Amino acid sequence: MSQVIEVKVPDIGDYKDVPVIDILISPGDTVEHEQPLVTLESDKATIDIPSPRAGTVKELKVQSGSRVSEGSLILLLEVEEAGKQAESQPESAKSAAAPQATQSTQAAEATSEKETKPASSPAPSTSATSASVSQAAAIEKSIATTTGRPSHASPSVRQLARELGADIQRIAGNGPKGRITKEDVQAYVKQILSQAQAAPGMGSGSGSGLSLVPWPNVDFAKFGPVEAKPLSRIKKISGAALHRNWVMIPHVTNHEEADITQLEAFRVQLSQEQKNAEVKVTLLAFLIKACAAALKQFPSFNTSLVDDNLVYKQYYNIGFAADTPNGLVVPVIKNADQKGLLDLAQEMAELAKLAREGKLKPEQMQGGCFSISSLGGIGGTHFTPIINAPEVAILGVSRSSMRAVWDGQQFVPRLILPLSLSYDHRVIDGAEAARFNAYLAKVLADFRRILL
Ligand code: CAO
Repeated sequence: MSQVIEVKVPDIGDYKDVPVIDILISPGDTVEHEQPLVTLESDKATIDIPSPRAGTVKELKVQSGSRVSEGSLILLLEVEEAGKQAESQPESAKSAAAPQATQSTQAAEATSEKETKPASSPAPSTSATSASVSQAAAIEKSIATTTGRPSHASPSVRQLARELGADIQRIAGNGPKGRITKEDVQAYVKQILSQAQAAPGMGSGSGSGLSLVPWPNVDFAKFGPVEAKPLSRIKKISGAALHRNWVMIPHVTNHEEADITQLEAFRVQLSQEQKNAEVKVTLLAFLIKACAAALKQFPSFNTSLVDDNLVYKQYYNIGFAADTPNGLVVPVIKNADQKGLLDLAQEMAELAKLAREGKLKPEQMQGGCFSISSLGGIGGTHFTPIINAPEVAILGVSRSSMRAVWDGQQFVPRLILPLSLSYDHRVIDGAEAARFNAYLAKVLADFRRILL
């Protein structure tokens, strides 16, 4: 017995009114379970919507250019079996297709790569060339650049790219209107394979690739009771982004200490003056202001590396890491250089509240130039924060403590704040980083310097 089911757009995060850029099937086509049906194009990447079941396409309900959101009807599909499977399969389609670009800034940036992968990419073919193909895939993974444009390609070309394990998003199209042709895919794979040959040690332990022993596979239950809990959605997304940033950016961390004795006295005074106001004047507000000033003094910290170019930004948007019950998110304060301390404190408090409630909008986590990760409210002396790509530096702030400091004649009690500045060593030299941190320490020691 066959039945006709409705295929709808699954959970695609907070994206709404996303245009359909490619229809990969036609009425009458037989499709496999999880075969891509249509391609959507969000502002970050393209998303293939997979078929929830195997069947025959009866009727298309969208066309190229239609705008869709979660739940929009895509097509009617004739399937063989009625019953429970029809209910359960769309769940797998949901999770397979969800781009999950809603929460952290790092995550939002990170998803662009994942989202472009078809939800049901078949494994690369296991022909005689499989070793070379996996080498090529390893090289391909190690290349961060994409074409930066939505990829327009016919279903057969997409199919070919999938079979060869090539990410269509990275292939430049030379066909009419920039469409990607079969020849473009072949040329791309050839180029990747020749790079694999030029790097003969890939995976063989000669130093040009990672040659790792397998991850330890331990049956923890053998040693006592255990319980497995799935990672939160934010953790999954931010974890992947952190991993990419840690592996791909040569990080160095410069540690500095700022004497914030006067600043803290000023902060306490301001807080007392503001005590009827709802907003607390926090140290982080001063840090945001100081970092915006430091970015102006040291423009190479306000850049992003794009291919061989350094893109200098002429705006000063500062992100701050916020710890939430579901994981780490990075709301962004826009144009921090133009805002007063009280406004910064208020905006920070509002964004932190939204973050904890899981209500931040994607645009509130985008456009950051530089990030601050403050663990000062919790503890610690120094740490090495991971850069929030495509930014090139991040400031880690630890807990201030009262120390006995020699002033040339005697030991005096001073409140000392540890600063840990991680920077991308491809963009920033060690001396520049030390100068940036020293400047920050000076401004924090005497906030009047911000006026200079
Ligand atoms: N040294 C000493 N005390 C500090 C301090 C510092 N560097 N920074 C903050 N404090 C104090 C505050 O003054 C406040 O004290 P009172 O309650 O007595 O007034 C207390 O610590 C709590 O501050 P807070 O952390 O709530 O506020 P904040 O403005 O400093 O930070 C926010 C806000 C959103 C950044 C913070 O809540 C948070 O989420 N921090 C964690 C960030 C994080 O996880 N980073 C790691 C990222 S990498 O995994």
